[in-house]
Amino acid sequence: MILIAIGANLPGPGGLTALQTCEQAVGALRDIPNLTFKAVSAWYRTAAIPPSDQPDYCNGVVRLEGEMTPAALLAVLQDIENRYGRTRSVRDAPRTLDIDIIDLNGTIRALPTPILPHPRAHLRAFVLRPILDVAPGWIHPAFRRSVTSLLVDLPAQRIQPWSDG
Ligand code: PH2
Ligand code: MG
Ligand code: MG
Repeated sequence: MILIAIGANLPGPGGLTALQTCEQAVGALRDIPNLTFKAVSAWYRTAAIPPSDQPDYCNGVVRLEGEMTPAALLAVLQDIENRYGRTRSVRDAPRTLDIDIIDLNGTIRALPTPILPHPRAHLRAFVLRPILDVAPGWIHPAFRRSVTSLLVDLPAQRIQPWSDG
């Protein structure tokens, strides 16, 4: 199982809303050769973590299946990010599109980039809550803990269905 997290909190090229950019990113993920699209979560409106005066994020998760090396998948994802106007400055800066590998078939590694599973996934409701939509039985490969068990241990983080905003 491959889990990919999508996030955006700035308008994209041509004035796409964050939600529209995220939806188009799902379309791009569906088209990756050798991988099969399985499911997309609901979209969530989430407060920036760590707390800041950035705009709220649109966040969701996609589940795929197939085999690909971490480096090859990362290159594909960065290419999609770049097509949607992604620029890179400091960590946690607001962005038009962020696509992160959360879990790649259970791979565990600290080096090289991308670190797998994603090193902060277990701390983020904006990743764990959408995983509950697409893979409710998911177990964190490194900590061997269920998504529900990780979620209940989190401090409060503001997250709501996108459509409630
Ligand atoms: N991504 C980050 C940092 N902070 N906060 C929210 N709510 N959603 C994100 O996608 C996000 C974030 C770094 O990638
Ligand atoms: Mg990220
Ligand atoms: Mg990223």
